[in-house]
Amino acid sequence: MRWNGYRWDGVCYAVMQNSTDTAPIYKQPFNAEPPRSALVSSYVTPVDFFYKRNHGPIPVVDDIERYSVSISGLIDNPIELFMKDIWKLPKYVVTATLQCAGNRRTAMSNVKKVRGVGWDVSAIGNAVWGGAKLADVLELVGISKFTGTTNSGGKHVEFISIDKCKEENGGPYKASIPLSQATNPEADVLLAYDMNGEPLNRDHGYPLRVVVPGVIGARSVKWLDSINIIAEECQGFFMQKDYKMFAPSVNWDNINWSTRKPQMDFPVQCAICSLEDVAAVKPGKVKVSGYAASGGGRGIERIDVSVDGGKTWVEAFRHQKTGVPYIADDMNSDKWAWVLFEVIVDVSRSTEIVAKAVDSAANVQPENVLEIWNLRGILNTSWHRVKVQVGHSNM
Ligand SMILES: Nc1nc2c(c(=O)[nH]1)N[C@H]1C(S)=C(S)[C@@H](COP(=O)(O)O)O[C@H]1N2
Ligand SMILES: [Mo]
Repeated sequence: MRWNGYRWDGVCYAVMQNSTDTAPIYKQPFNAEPPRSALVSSYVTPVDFFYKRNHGPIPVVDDIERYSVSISGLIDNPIELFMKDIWKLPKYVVTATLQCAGNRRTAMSNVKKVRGVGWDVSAIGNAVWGGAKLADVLELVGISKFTGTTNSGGKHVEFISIDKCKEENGGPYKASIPLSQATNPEADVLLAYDMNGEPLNRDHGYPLRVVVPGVIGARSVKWLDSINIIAEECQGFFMQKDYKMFAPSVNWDNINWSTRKPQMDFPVQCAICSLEDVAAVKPGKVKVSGYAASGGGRGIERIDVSVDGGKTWVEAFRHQKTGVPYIADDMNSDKWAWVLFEVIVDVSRSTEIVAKAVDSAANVQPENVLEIWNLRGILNTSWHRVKVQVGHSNM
């Protein structure tokens, strides 16, 4: 599946798993998500089951000795950092969920067509990232912790990648975050070289990627090439002409991209993963399990499940560590990570099972897709619904 150092393979995980080196080549860039049921079989998502989202061919970095990241822009002393310099910095291990802003896009598109990769509910994963804190890295160029503006007017930190994509007219993928977030050690922004205790693999940004916890996946730039301290936010395509949330009335004829800010934090989200839509079940007890996550480090306060399409609700059991009840915003909870939930419900006839989460700021998910519909199909956080068909025989 690797040609000229680039992967040009299929969109679905099943295709990937079963293919051999001579398998037919499907689509490029490579995008993949695991089946729902596999997604919630563990709290930490195995690398193989972690969704993959790329906008261009996956680059190969094979000379790790020569690989470096330059830091320049509105600072006094630009530098060049090699992996050995980054490995020397204190290593932090952060469990953080990454979610593509387009997660659950297909369901939005089913209501009214949108543009973008058609994701089911699995463009999300939870990994244990190991790396240096960006706040420590920036100190090497003389920017101290908790800095909002540098002396020369730098206010944003731009990450520029190695991979090239057509949206940037053949230029590199890039994004930025505010300097105040980058220099805040508590924001846990990492330059990560490990994923789940192993060196990052190529799909996920080997040898070094940014991980911005609590923020849509698009800002966690993979295959980092350089860091630029800039006055305005990054002017790249994915910051300015994509990944923005518009009102339902905005269409491709009347859109004015400059009226909205680039999306950063993701809103409260949950999805049922134990049941496909439509699932055939026997009458009686049905286990409903899935994930919930919110952005900005907000915890998950509650997950409600309904078997009558939302008329009545039961609360699901939440956990991060198996069997240990989860407490939102507790010292012992992983603040950047998703929460898994589980509840046994009674189903006697064919119905719609619904789940919705509430985060620690009491934000709730909207009931329907239509009121949050947007032309790019991002942030579909509407109540997650699965239809179940109750069969009484031949099951
Ligand atoms: N260099 C680079 N970084 C990137 C992307 C990309 O195409 N190129 N895609 C972004 C998007 S939209 C998402 S959702 C995440 C996906 O990360 P993953 O493939 O490790 O799951 O990477 C982000 N970082
Ligand atoms: Mo994404």
